Amino acid sequence: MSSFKDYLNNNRDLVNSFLEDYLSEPFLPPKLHESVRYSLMAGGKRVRPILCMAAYEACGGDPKDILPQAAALELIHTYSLVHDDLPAMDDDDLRRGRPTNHIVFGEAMAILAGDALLTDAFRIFSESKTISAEKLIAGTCELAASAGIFGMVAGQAQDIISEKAEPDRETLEFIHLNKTAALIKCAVRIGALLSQAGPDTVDHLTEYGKKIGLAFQVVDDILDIVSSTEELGKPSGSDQEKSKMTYPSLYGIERSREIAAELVDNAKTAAGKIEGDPSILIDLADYLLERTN
Ligand code: GRG
Repeated sequence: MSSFKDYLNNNRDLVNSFLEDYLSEPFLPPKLHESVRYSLMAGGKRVRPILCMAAYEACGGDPKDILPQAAALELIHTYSLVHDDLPAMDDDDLRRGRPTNHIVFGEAMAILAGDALLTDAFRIFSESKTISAEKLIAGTCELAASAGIFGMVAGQAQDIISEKAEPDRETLEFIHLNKTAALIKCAVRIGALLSQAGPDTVDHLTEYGKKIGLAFQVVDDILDIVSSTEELGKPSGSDQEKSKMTYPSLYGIERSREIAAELVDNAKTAAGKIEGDPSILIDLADYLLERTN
């Protein structure tokens, strides 16, 4: 297990140092730069880039070759958190244990920092000395669809529309599959698509990504109830306060725990079918189930 911890730390360090280099390139005005840095370097777990690199490695690639593409996922994830915290959305004032971006820099700068992160993700994604143009185009389409109209934005829209509504299975699954699972699945798929993996392995990894993505949000729903604000680094109990549609609101906590465990089991079965070495993907699935923040 300690080697898995090392694996996580090493890959997190790789992502963090790539992002440090990225931020060392100055851009103007300084307040926008500060606002982008504030949220990008706030201590995120780097789950999406690590999953992307792990999928690429499982399919025989060297994860360092796709660091810019993996980091682009973190830029998009960070934009989503900055915008999600805005008063017009979830209206939160604490994230990763610190005041949210709009509390520190003002709403206009937070919106622009999010816009900058989303847009620049596509610039850094498209630059590579090691990956073919054809593969980069496939990855770009995947990223745009999953972050936007066929993924995260659609899920966020349904999440807002569904506040205070009576929870139902279909809507709940739509929200979670799109708001959260789409970008996680995309991270895994991009790792596969940029590698030499064949179509069957891409399909198995798609299934793996979808299941761990859904499990990730179910666990998030549970943690919102059972963990403290200090542990989470964001206000606990906020889903209930905002009458959000969540797995515990429909199934209760115990059944939600079982569902998360079943999803992770299914994910591990799918990973076991790839042509390549699934061991890190299996450990990552367990880590996402057992995480505490
Ligand atoms: C289009 C204006 C506009 C806004 C979009 C799409 C969107 C806003 C928000 C996305 C929805 C969202 C924030 C989903 C939650 C996903 C989630 C569980 C985030 C927490 O991820 P972790 O635990 O966070 O990986 P860290 O802090 O570790 O990076």
